[in-house]
Amino acid sequence: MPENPEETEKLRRIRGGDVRMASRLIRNLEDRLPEAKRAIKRIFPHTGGAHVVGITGSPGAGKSTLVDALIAAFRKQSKTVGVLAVDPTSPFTGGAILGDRIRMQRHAEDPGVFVRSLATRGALGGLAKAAGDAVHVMDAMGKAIIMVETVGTGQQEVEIINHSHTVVVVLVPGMGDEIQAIKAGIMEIADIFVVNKADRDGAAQLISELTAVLNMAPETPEGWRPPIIRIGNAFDPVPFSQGLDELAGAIAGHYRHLVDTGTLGDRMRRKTMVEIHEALRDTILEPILKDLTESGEMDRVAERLVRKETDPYTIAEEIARRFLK
Ligand SMILES: Nc1nc2c(ncn2[C@@H]2O[C@H](COP(=O)(O)OP(=O)(O)OP(=O)(O)O)[C@@H](O)[C@H]2O)c(=O)[nH]1
Ligand SMILES: [Mg+2]
Repeated sequence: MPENPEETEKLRRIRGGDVRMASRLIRNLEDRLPEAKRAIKRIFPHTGGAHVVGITGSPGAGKSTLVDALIAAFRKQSKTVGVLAVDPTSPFTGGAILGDRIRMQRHAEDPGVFVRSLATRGALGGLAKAAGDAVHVMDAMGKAIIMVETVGTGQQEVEIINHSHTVVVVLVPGMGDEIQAIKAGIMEIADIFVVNKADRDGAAQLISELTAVLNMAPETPEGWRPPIIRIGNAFDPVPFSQGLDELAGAIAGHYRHLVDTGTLGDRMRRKTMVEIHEALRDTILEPILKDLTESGEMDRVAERLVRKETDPYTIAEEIARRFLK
């Protein structure tokens, strides 16, 4: 790749933690500009130092409240923090994320904290990739811990969360959350469970149900048993901060476990596999779909399928033969 002095300077500034430069790049990632992809290619060798923590759970489970409090806990330990709030449901930056911005504003003056949000703009399916790349940007900035918050409801969210080393699943009593989590395949990827708003009725029942499910689950290759952490009412400072310290400790403990058992490499590989899939989709599938759509062939194909003149497999094979010579 030819050296471009301007891009070299941008990269240098991002690695120095330049907030404006990093924010611009993340915006370009959302807009899927070609220059953003070029920048990620150059940033990639400078990543891998951060501990990436995914935080997922139902809408309104209290994820942002936890993330905000965790920022403070990690800053007390002098760790630098990046936060990425991903909202796959809203095509525009929605109210919840706007609220997060305001809430997390108290960290805005702190150069050790960098908070961004990401929303889908148009194209489907690109969000997980954009999120993974935004994490790379924060990683290259030198953030020690990067938290990725996403609403855990579907496949896309699971893909986003797969960009993490440590996955925290936030459940709330009385919301049928454990059923939701089982359905969405989230139980399998959880490293830590939080029973949030644990002052509510049903907390004990949720914990015993969760324990039963965990007892049935086969041991992970890493030999890690996900802890269940109760966190009380966020507006009741003493129990809340106790639960929170326990959570911060469990997050650090999980990372230490990955390092000590030599399984951090496996997690890294899982992360890179996800990235390769996403990059292939971006490089192969998306251009083909774009071509078919713009040339009008997609509509013609759809018509033929409706009339049962052919079938999806035959069509896909024809297209593959044509494009992947
Ligand atoms: N009673 C009670 N309310 C809480 C607690 N934690 C958070 N909340 C409130 O629940 C609402 C949602 O909290 P958030 O932290 O925004 O939840 P979230 O999971 O980030 O929500 P989304 O990002 O919109 O999915 C807010 O009004 C919080 O003030 C808690 O421990 N107890
Ligand atoms: Mg939130």
